[in-house]
Amino acid sequence: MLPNVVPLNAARDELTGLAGRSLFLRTLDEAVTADAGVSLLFVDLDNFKAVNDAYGHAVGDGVLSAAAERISAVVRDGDVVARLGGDEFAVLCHGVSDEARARALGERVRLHLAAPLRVCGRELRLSASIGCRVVAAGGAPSLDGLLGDADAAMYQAKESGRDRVELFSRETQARQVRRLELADALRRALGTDQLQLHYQPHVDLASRAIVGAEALARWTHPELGAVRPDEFIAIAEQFGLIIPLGGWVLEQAVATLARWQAAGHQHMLSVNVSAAQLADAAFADLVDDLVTCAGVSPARLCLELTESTLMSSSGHGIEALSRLRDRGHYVAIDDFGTGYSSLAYLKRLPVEVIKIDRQFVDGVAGDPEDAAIVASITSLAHAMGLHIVAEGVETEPQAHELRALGCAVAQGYLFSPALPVDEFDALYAAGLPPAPRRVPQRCPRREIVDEMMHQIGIPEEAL
Ligand code: G
Ligand code: G
Ligand code: MN
Repeated sequence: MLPNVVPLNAARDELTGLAGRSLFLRTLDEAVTADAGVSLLFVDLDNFKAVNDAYGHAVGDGVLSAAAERISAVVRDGDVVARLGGDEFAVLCHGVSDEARARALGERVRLHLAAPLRVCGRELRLSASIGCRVVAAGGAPSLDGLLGDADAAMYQAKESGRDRVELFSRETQARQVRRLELADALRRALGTDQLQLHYQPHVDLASRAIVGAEALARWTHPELGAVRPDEFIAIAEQFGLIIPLGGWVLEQAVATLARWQAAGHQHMLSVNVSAAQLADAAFADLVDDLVTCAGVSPARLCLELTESTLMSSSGHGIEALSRLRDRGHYVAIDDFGTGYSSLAYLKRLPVEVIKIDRQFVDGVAGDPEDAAIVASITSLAHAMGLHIVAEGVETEPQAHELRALGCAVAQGYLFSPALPVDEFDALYAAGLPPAPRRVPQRCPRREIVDEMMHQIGIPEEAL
């Protein structure tokens, strides 16, 4: 099954028998020097870590071997398939030097990988994100960076939702350049006042009291102005800056909490924690040290992790969380409903707060389906003794409907965006206006929601 052009003394990957990185680069060099036109695919399996964690390394190895065989089966004799490391593969295809054929090749690899797979008696489904760099005949660019280009296209495929093929293009390149420049600028921004922590209130829907806040990082670049947080957080994660950035966020957050505590304020503070932070062996100790040094009561600090972070984290990460929970911190699952966590899984996690994702809150006052989802998450949370916070509340009807469905606390522009700390303190002191007396028209009608709940199989008493 394996391509057979590789010299015998070559450095091969032990598990799959494929070429390793250095051999691959040498072959790529020869091909580019010969100037005949080639395509380079960068293949990265989706969610491989989750497979490894859930089923163990034997299954993980089996998946990698099977992926190697499947990729090899697609290409012709003379082409080279390599394992670059982990779940990353590369393919060099001779004679494929136009974009349409390169895309077709990428699609063939993608479809081959997607067929059901049996490993160690388990039925699995794989998908991959594939980046493609076409080198036209006579184009002879420098070898330097070709693999990086394919990698950038692969990254684009991941960003656009995985399980797809992206070709390297001018836009991919522009985005990659911006990412590199932003990463560089962010590295230099750490420790300067370009970075600020803002605070968005958590509001009790009945009393409209501020009962907590979420700390959200903000970055103002000296020339570009405000950079969107989802953009720079993703860059920090990609370029290994999230540990120092996340550490700074924690430091600031704990210092603010200490001040609030000294002023007699009662509310808690939630801090977002990225997967890489949770995986960092020093994370739990860092939180402990900061909180202890500042004399902050642990129950005032809540650690927010997205559903996908929790789903992909290793046993070690979950242990660190359990330890923090046992110390008295709260743990929240962020963006709930967007991942694939099963109820059984939720039960095993050291979590006591569920944040309902904005996408369900959006339609809660108009779309019976969203309302039914919110109602079922809420009744599930009540049954499991978990707290609920609704995210992204923008209108009074949403606030009203959420309350009617059993959700006590919410966050969103209806109450306030994230604010600099002094503005947050002023809002806390002044208080928010009470809920309007006139009940906004309730839609969807209760009967429709009840009907949906009935269909989902949740008893009305649970509501
Ligand atoms: O703040 P919004 O303001 O646009 O933030 C966008 C995204 O960035 C959100 O998903 C939010 O969780 C994330 N984010 C904001 N600040 C932090 C932070 O300090 N750490 C991490 N990991 N994510 C953050
Ligand atoms: O960590 P998380 O993804 O939950 O971060 C909250 C995000 O939601 C931040 O980006 C914040 O700026 C954003 N946000 C807060 N309130 C609202 C709102 O009412 N509507 C919308 N669209 N976004 C909000
Ligand atoms: Mn959050």
